[in-house]
Amino acid sequence: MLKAKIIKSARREFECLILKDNISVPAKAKGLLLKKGELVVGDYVYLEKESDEYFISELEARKNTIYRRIIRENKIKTIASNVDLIAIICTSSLPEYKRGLIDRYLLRAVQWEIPAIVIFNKMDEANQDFNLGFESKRLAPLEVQCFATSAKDLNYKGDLLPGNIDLQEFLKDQTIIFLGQSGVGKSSLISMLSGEKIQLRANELAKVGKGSHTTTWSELIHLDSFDVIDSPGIRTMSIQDVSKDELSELFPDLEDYFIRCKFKDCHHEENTKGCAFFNSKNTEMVLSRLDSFKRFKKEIIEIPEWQKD
Ligand SMILES: Nc1nc2c(ncn2[C@@H]2O[C@H](COP(=O)(O)OP(=O)(O)O)[C@@H](O)[C@H]2O)c(=O)[nH]1
Ligand SMILES: [Mg+2]
Ligand SMILES: [Zn+2]
Repeated sequence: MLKAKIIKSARREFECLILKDNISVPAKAKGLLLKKGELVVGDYVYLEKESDEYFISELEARKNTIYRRIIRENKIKTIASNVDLIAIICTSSLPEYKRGLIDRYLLRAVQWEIPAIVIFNKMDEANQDFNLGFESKRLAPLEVQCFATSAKDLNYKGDLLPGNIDLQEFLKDQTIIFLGQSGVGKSSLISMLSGEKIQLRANELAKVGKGSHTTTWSELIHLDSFDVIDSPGIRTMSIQDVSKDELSELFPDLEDYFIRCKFKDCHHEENTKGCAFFNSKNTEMVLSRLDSFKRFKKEIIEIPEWQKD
């Protein structure tokens, strides 16, 4: 049997990269795997060849999965698997820096239990007021390593951030999801870091069947230096599948504060009695994370249960 990695999926047809030859072939799922319909991009599988066709006969245990909950159907939709790293890209120039957006992506990284990094790109044209040190230090409790880059100015060596790790070296051989607003330089950075030109597909949604049922594609782009997984299902910013109670678990860096608040239903406002966030010598960094937490909580509460999908 041939070991392969699924690099594209469309219902029952899969594109598989045969690892030992580094070539990709179409394959169909077989038996139970076909019935369950659970194979996703990133899966390691075993192929059998019958006459001229390849069949997927076995699925290797997954290291992790990228998923979303479909509340209405009480189901989990798996989008991809075996992801090593989530790379969040942002800029301080254009598009405008949005701290809340980074925290929104980090929430998913925590939920999926996948390490994350943040890349501050376009540092060649960085906003004068941008405090790189502050922005990276606020993520240190989450063990999120930060990088400063320019995909345009090849001579830019990066501001010294803790660790001063070489990004190219860091990404080597990993399977990575790049997240960030359109225009932050995802395509440019991937090209620069891998030495190969790739274009992530922008907002393509394939409409299938009747009504509002949309199928989302996923694909893995295999490069010499690393692999990139792309899918609109991953990029979705909505957090409506997260429950109010689960939210605090997705902010592990705030846990110590939550448990020290005097009242269990603390609103964490400056004048709230016994609130741990405003009681101790608190840093602006913790409060900036609390700010995201409170905004997300509000967003979750404001979506009526029946509207969640
Ligand atoms: N000045 C500067 N421009 C950049 C940098 N990275 C990307 N760009 C430009 O920003 C625009 C958007 O880049 P692109 O890679 O398409 O972003 P994507 O939408 O995230 O894939 C393009 O015009 C790039 O040339 C950078 O580091 N510095
Ligand atoms: Mg792009
Ligand atoms: Zn509190």
